[in-house]
Amino acid sequence: MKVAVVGATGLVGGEMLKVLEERNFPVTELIPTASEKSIGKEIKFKGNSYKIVSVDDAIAKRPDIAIFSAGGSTSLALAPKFAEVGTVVIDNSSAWRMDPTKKLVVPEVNAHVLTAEDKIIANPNCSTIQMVVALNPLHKAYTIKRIVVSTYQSVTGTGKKAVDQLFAEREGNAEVPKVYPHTIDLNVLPHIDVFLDNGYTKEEMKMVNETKKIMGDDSIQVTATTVRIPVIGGHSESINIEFEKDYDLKDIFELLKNAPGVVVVDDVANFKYPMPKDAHGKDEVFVGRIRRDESQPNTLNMWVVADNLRKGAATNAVQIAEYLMENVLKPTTV
Ligand code: 11C
Repeated sequence: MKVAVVGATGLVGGEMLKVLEERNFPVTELIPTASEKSIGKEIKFKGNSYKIVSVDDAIAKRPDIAIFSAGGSTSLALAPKFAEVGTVVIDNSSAWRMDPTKKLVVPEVNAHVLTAEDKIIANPNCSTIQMVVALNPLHKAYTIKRIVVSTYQSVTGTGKKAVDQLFAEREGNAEVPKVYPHTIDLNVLPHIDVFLDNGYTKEEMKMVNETKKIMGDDSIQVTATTVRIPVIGGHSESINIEFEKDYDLKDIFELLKNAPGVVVVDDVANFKYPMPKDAHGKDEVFVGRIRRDESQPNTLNMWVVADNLRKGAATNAVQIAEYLMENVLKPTTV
């Protein structure tokens, strides 16, 4: 497959290259592209150096797949140009996610919706991806009525400048450009992305709307509080789930242990529970602190952690590409 990586020099773009390499995705030609200021710079892939090419040159090569991590406005402008030459775009921005003509995909949950007609496919927001991977098997068994989620999100979700701000503050360097309106080190900001008219942030509403679309069920009620914390390994989520009917706690453990992409880490006697430090660099979604909510019937609490740059972005995008290659783009043989 000829694969273009659009936004190859960013934090997520770098992770995309790593994941393509690690999963041995059959790349016959890699076409890395990025903004004009990066053209000519070199990136490494499978031990070789590749020069960043212009977007026009990338389109002229008619890649089979283009994995975008270049921001919403770039995606709105460029994804259709790639699609026009027959490339399937997997886009990591929020630009196309709620477009009713585009699929929003987490392979463990809804890869089956993909068809050969899909030329621009949306990769969901990181905090939504890890939540639905853990919730989907439980929804199938007990039907989720309502989700109350609070997140504890890594600065890597904001990008490299945010990581630089955190470490500069830690080293006492006050000169660093601030990407957050407050100090992030030794602090907690109940604020991710812009505030909307309803008092929620855009990140919170992504969790509400994307969850319904991926799980294909508008009746699931979701309310979210998204919070930035000074960590780099991944996003953590405290999730309270009310089901339509009562459940068996042992069955919940079994469902999660057998769920694709999920690892249960729940041994509180030995202080074992998911933490971003342990999820860092991993592809799975880690679930722990699984317990009955004793304050009301049919309700469960759990704690979900994943590396937001991996399963929350790059790994999910590459899994979509793998699914397309194996089930949609490959001619069927009899
Ligand atoms: C964060 N979730 O942690 C955001 C980053 O819509 O893909 C990803 C934003 C998105 O800040």
